[in-house]
Amino acid sequence: MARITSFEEYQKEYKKSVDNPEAFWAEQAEQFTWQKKWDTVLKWNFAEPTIEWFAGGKLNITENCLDRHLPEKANQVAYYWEPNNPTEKAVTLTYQQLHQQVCRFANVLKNNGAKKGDRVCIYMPMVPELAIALLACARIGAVHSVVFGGFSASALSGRIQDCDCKLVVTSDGAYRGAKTIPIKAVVDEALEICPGVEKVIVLNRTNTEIKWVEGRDVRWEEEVQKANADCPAEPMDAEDMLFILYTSGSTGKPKGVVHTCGGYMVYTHYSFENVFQYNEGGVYWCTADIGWVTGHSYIVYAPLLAGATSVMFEGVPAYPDAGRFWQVIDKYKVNIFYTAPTAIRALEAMGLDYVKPYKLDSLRVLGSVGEPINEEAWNWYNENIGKGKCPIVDTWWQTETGGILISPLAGITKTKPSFATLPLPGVQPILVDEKGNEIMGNGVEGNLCIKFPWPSIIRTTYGDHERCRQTYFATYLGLYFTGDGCKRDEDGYYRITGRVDDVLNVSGHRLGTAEVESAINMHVDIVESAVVGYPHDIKGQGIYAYVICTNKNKDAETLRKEIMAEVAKAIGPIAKPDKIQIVTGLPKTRSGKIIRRILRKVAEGETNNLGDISTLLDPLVVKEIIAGAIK
Ligand code: 7RM
Repeated sequence: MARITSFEEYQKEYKKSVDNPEAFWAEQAEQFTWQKKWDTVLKWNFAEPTIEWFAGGKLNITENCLDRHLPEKANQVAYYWEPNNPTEKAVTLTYQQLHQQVCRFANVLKNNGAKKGDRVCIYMPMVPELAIALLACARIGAVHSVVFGGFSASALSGRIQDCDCKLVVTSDGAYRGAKTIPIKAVVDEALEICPGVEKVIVLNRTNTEIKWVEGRDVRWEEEVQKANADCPAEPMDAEDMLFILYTSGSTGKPKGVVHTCGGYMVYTHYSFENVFQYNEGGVYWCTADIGWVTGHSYIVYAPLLAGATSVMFEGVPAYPDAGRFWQVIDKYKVNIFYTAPTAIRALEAMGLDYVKPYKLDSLRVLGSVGEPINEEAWNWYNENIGKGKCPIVDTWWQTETGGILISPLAGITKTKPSFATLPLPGVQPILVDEKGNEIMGNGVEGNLCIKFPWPSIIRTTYGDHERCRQTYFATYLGLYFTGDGCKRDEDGYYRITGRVDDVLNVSGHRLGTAEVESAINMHVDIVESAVVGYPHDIKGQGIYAYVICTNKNKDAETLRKEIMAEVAKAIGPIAKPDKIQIVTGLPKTRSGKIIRRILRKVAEGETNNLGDISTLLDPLVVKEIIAGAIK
């Protein structure tokens, strides 16, 4: 495929993609291995929604990620795996080795009862076997549901139950910085209420002592020994499910976002090639965890589809010290580095002494993802890491979009700090006002929607199609609603301003306020709570919780600790509130709705301009909240 190489070409391709999307995407799809060609490029109806790309086509994404490259690239490195602890031996996997391990583990899944269409939950640290497990599922047509290793037993069991997983793949423990986390124990606890799980495949990573359930638990290493090395790639319909990935929304429990095989393959590859401008022989590193969509699309699928060489990192940014990222970049001569603003800000705060020892002269392109990147962090990244020579691609996208939708193309689109800039070809963003009227022209601001399907758009939310319709396609009829607010400046450049719904983005992790509130409300002494986000120097957003406590004898510090424990148990440590304020009431309207706007302002440190409070049921509550606000 010819990749875009100039801004003029971008404009030409963009126009082509809008004038005739079907022809545009059919051309992109041609380059892949299809076991049977599609009958129809696109059928769609946003009202239902039904969206089908390449219907009638048959393929297996792993053939395109692996087999297709073997004639030319058998001995090229697919992954350089860098362990958490720099003194442990690194692992290199060539395309040939990866292919072989994927096929073998695919047979392990089959031997343990997994069939096409079955759901397999994967709860693992960032080891090569994690990528292998995803690909092995895809090989046999099983649907993977990866759950981030930081989620609690309760969050894990909810996700396993929701999509009725038959198997779980995990490890004994996980290394995270200086800590060893017993993750098999989390699985054991989760499975106490998941009778549908028949087998648990356990990789040995940390030599942590584990409980063993005879008949249910099997060892990864032993199973692999017994398995055949050949595994034909299951023919999949383009619209067969590839994976489910849970993500938080503004209401209730997390939704299982469903992606399908054909469109996801075509779009993730297209976006990778054009945004990052990966060159043959280059080394690419995305620091995300495979537990999030960024890892699915831009550590596993897209780089492999492109036949790229990637670094995969088990650890955390500041272990053993805040120079680790930069040390790893020098070690592997990384050319393209893709990370999150929260990591950039955290490392910036540690000071330049951790950057200075490293050359960083292999770097060519820098990327950012997960949350708005503030100008200061953008400039620091640009000057100190990119040495002013590397374009920064600020990539905007979502779990639901499958791939990057708005982003500069490295070295092609003129960048501007904190702007995601322009839509990729095939992506038609529009800004709308509250009523859904399109806001035309430049120098405007509104809610970001997309008006035409791209190949990796969400197809449904698992087990509840109506919820998918309600959440994304019902707010503004005929449009996909992103939930983000957005500005379009005088140059037509897009700048994402953040969520306009009750979704928090804490260190690039998406959490629903309702989700955190229901965790807090599990505490016996709490009758009601309200959670809002507030600007946080490192995390982007911090969590501020207002709680009503019925136990007059409880001291604030004990209550705070207990609430933290409750949240860690229900969701995971990432959702722990940064600030907890005990209040006697919440600001409500006469109809009983919490006025979050007021709570947000107080959390931001604003005490005067609280806006219209005339609809308040009890204005005294606000006075008390302001007086007790936590700095
Ligand atoms: C990839 C990912 C999605 C939400 C999204 C935004 C925010 C992501 C950017 C961004 C500003 C960016 N998927 N977001 N990227 N905001 N600039 N470049 O993060 O489903 O976990 O989150 O993240 O609010 O709606 S996600």
